Amino acid sequence: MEKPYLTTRSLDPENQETPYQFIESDHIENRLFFRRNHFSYPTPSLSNYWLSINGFINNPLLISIQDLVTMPSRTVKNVLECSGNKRSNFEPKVFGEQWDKGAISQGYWKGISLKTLLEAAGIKEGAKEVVVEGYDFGKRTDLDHVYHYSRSIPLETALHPDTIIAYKYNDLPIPFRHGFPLRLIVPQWYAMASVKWIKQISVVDSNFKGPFQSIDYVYYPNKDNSIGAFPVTKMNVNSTIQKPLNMDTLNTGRHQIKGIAWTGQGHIIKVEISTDNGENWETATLGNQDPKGYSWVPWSFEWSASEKGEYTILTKATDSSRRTQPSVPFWNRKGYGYNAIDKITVKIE
Ligand SMILES: Nc1nc2c(c(=O)[nH]1)N[C@H]1C(S)=C(S)[C@@H](COP(=O)(O)O)O[C@H]1N2
Ligand SMILES: [Mo]
Repeated sequence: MEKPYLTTRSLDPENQETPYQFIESDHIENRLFFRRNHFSYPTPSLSNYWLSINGFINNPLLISIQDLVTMPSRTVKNVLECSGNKRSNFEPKVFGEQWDKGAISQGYWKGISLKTLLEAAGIKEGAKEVVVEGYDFGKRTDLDHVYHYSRSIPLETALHPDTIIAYKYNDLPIPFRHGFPLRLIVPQWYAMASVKWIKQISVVDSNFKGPFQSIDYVYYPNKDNSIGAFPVTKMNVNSTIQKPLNMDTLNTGRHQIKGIAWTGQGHIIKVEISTDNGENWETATLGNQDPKGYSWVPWSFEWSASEKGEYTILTKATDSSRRTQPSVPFWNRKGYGYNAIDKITVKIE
């Protein structure tokens, strides 16, 4: 049988989407994992790889991978969703990678809690954030200098035991494109926080202002100014229809509608479906849910389509913090966090 593959958005830097309609597994194999890069791939050398933990701490640390893997480990199964996922659906259109619905994947990440390392390093009183720098670097179109991909997380997030320095994905060393040998994983946050190819970790007593923190990954509600801007953090509640395909033609009869739903806050409590463009809603059946709520929930619905015609199918997820997908997306200039009600159209003949 033919196999699905990624959908290419750009090649260098490499940006490719997961074929979300055709994934069968709840932990995405490497070849189908979406790829999102700001720069060309770096070339970290494993032979003298040391993880440096420095900054506003009492004991700067240099740790080898060999030592890291002997420390107590933890495995998290979590969604990684690019905050630009579904960006191409914004109206008016916004600049940036024109992602459809496939800038999302999930699987098992194994590593050591960042908390363990930070405690060993002795965080100083007054520390505010933890900056994680990747090995990849390059020039941005809007700035003169060369920058590494660097992001910070608040101390509180850094000290959550499920925020890990991962060295395995689905029980194998992390694939090169996804951050080998070490990658930060921040469950519930949009994936820009999960820095690949970690070069160093620095504790700071201020708010980090790198361009991937203070220019990108900020919601700008207005086209021409920065009034009301606020940072992109945790994932919005969201759902995506996998089957049927958009603009499919189907026979009259029974059809399964299925897809996934996820959130960065709590867990999914409900997915509703409309087969008549929002006039009537019914509840879908939810599949197994991870107790921590970090991974997506599969859902399905049996639809009996007896009459010929065109149907607009909608889905709307609600999470345990009572957030529901809105009918109108929150438009923002850089196109982050799209989570309006998901929509496909099919024809019954
Ligand atoms: N070092 C580094 N880490 C990074 C990025 C990057 O360009 N460089 N991109 C971020 C963004 S925006 C996303 S969506 C995810 C993509 O992870 P993936 O390529 O493994 O799917 O990695 C994040 N971590
Ligand atoms: Mo992203």
